[in-house]
Amino acid sequence: MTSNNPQTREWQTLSNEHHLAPFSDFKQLKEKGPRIITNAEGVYLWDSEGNKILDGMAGLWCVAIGYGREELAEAASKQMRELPYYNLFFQTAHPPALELAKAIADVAPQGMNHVFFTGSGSEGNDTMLRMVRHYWAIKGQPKKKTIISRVNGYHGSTVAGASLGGMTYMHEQGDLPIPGIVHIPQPYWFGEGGDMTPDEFGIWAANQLEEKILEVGVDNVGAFIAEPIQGAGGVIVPPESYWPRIKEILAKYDILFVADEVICGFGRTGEWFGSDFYGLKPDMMTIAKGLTSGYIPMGGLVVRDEVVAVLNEGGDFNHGFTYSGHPVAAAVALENIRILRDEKIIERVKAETAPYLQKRLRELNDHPLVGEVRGVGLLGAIELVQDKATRARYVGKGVGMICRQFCFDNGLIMRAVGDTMIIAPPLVITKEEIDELVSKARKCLDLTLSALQG
Ligand code: PXG
Repeated sequence: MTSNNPQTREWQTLSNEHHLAPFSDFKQLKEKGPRIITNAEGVYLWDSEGNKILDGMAGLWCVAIGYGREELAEAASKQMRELPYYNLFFQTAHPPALELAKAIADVAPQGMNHVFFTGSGSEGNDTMLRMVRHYWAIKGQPKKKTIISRVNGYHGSTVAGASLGGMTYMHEQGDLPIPGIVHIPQPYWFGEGGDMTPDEFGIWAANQLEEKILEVGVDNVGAFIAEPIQGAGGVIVPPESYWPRIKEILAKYDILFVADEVICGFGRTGEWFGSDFYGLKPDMMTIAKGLTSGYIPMGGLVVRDEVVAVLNEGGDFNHGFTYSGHPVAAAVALENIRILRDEKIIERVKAETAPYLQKRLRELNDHPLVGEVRGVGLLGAIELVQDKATRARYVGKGVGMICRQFCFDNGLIMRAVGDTMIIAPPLVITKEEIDELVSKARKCLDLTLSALQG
């Protein structure tokens, strides 16, 4: 353990002795000790050593309206006093869940007017899988079970979520994916496009969907699920040709389309949903994260009216969670959506801060380590390479992790996915804070380059 501060050491001891951390090497974490985050305000975090850190990841892609908004604390406390819990089972309901369903329908793409609530994005995708299969069974096509997903997509960490996701390192643990889930290549031109132009590669990657539908047989395919922009996979913005070609394929075959909006939803792209940004027409959308700005756990599945019309004929849907539509979470989500709407936060992202961030980030293209800068809205990725022209990586150096550590040490949270650095700051980040983010990022790229040369 690294800290000399007794309070930090005490918390690190608790971590060692009692806590199993998500997505972590337990043994390694014990040796190093976690950084303890104690408080936050706006786009900044503070750790137990008193360091101020610019949160370039909005927590885990979720703190849309920034930290420290009293209104959300108030909404939670008021709801806890009034009705801290009741469920939505057995023909009961409560006002916050119903009002939230309406508020989501108001901002969702046209014709998506119903919401099934869950406690997380993973549960949203589990719900999706069961609802898709139920839907086709009601329609008399029970064989339409297979869900097509993408390699390096991320859809959660439950058994269904991790199976839908295309992370091989997750599949390796626990015999995943479960049957009935198949994967097609991702539209990651920088990493996998070879000699093709981005648009040629986008068409090729989209055509993989059609090939997979034909291989599995359209009578066996229930749905295609995809993130409008892959987040956890490394902020993979598809080539411009990709979504239009996918839309053509979806129009040709009778399968459902599920947009996983857990990261893109609630303003990340400068539109309410990534589906709005790309003009997609999903049958279902998974939501979480920005729904409550992460102040409290909540997720859900937004469902198109035509799909609901079929479900209405199917009797009981035997699925639900104790905390589906939890009243306190719903009250917080309602207040979060009110703030996003009334303060025109998403409009400001689109008109002002997203163009500014994208312009400033692209200035990093002149850095010797940078092979590509890409991004949309308040999502950004910086590819670290050894050779700009050939896009060749440094082999076996762990450049991304080196850079991430420099960022941490210099007051910036920027994540590494392999050798891709990624950012997704809170939607309320100002231009001045963007300047700080970009200059810290440049400094850390310089430090990384020196470390590689030294
Ligand atoms: N879909 C997408 C697109 C996500 O990004 C989930 C579903 C699952 O949501 P829950 O609420 O069950 O976590 C996510 C979550 C990372 C990272 O390393 C990303 C997520 C979760 C954990 C780590 O970037 N995204």
